[in-house]
Amino acid sequence: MKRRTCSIFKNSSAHLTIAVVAALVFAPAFVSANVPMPSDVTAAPNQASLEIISPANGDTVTSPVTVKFGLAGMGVAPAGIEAKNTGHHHLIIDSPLPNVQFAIPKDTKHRHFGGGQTQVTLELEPGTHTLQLLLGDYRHIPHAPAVVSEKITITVK
Ligand SMILES: [Cu+2]
Repeated sequence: MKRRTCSIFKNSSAHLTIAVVAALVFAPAFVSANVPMPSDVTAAPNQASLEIISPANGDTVTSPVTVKFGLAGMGVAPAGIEAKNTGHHHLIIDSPLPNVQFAIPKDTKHRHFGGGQTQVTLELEPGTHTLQLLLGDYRHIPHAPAVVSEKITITVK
């Protein structure tokens, strides 16, 4: 009797070990299902940089405001055109940086410049506003590493 109990315990312990090993082996496959695979990410050169040329951080301006985009180390290409080391501009207005692993949302706070534009003239309400640029690839997905500007704050009179 005593031996039999012992042998059952040994058996269930072995099954548990198999279950744990299986979980460890298969877990990474399930986790990565929600994240773009490395082969699906558009690479950006490490020296690429993006900045808002004007207005400057802290400026007080009048509406309409012309915002000029400055990209270095990469080129601008229209949306839908897949070319190495290129992307198109997105201006994020009064909003946090979106998740850079997914396509950039398209709404009044996330403006796409899929025609390859390098500036925009905005009508902004009086008060303080934040502006930030984020480059997207031909599918509107940020590069790896993400090419993003400093977020600036301006005051509209
Ligand atoms: Cu876009």
